[in-house]
Amino acid sequence: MTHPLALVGNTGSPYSRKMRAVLRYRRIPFRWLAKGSRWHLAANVPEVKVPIIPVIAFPDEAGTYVEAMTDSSPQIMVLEERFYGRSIIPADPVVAFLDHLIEDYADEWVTKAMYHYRWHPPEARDKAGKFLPLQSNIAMGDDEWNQMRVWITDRQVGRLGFVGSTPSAVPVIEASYRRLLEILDAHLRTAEFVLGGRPSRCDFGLFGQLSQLAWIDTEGIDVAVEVSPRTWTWVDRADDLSWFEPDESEPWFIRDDVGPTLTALLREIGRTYVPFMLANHRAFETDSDVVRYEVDGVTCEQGPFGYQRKCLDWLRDIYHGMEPDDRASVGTILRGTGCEALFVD
Ligand SMILES: N[C@@H](CCC(=O)N[C@@H](CS)C(=O)NCC(=O)O)C(=O)O
Repeated sequence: MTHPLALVGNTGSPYSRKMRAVLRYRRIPFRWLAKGSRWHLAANVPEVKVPIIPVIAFPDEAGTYVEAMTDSSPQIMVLEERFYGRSIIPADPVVAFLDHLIEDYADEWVTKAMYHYRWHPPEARDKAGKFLPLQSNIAMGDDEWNQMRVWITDRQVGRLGFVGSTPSAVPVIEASYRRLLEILDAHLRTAEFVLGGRPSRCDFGLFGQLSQLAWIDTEGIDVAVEVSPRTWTWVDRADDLSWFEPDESEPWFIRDDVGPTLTALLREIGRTYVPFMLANHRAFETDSDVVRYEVDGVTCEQGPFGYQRKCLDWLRDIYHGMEPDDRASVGTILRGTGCEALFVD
């Protein structure tokens, strides 16, 4: 008998929702363990180095969790190695590269909008502060609940500047969320998923952020329903794609089949994520404690983010490690989108 993996998370965490959707689509047996709940505490999941969620823990033959890891993108890759079938990595390496890039945009840029709509508007803070603590214990007493509400809210609001929702960046972040919805609205008229007829990493990355933005946080939901009811519906569907049978007649796009709506998404990535990721990387190289980047003529500032520096290094390593023909094809697709700037040394 094979024992299920453990997925430790919180439904208010975009990356937890991302990984839950991946495991469901891939039909990999798992146990959802709300972080801090009695089920989590009883499961003896090994400690991880950085205390973030989601955590995926792998059992031995007796069902004891012997190995645990964080970070959704590496988790996806490990799951690909260990579980066969219903892969979420496109077969064409060029398309797989685009997939990785779009996933990273979702994880590292769209998350600014997620964090912003959750913790910036005072009504939103109040709402999130109320429901987030209860996932660890639905029967929590009022005293403890009130204490945790204040603790979580203060902590997360205090991190707004770190994640990027600084006063200068607010209009940029809000406008980019609207544009993403417009782009997805046009794209979903042509394809079921971002890269064609079946889901891949980037769908789950976008889903994770939108599972919060378009489904939990009031202002984010209102914008989504106004701009793209279609995207709102897609998010609902992406949460559980275990029913979906990828059909041979509806594969992923191939490198010669990147249409205008996907190009529009790449241009959007070039407009926002690219200047931010480059500036963040530069801040580490120059030992600066401010990341200053420009989008649409607006200068935004925030603190440097170490993990995001690694994300760009990973993308660059993959790009430079590609077969020359494949790299040339990526170059052709990215030309004029702004994304090519990531790979100019
Ligand atoms: N890069 C990680 C990010 C995970 C992450 O940032 N998780 C957040 C919740 S969504 C977290 O656990 N934060 C812990 C904290 O803020 O202390 C991934 O892809 O999974």
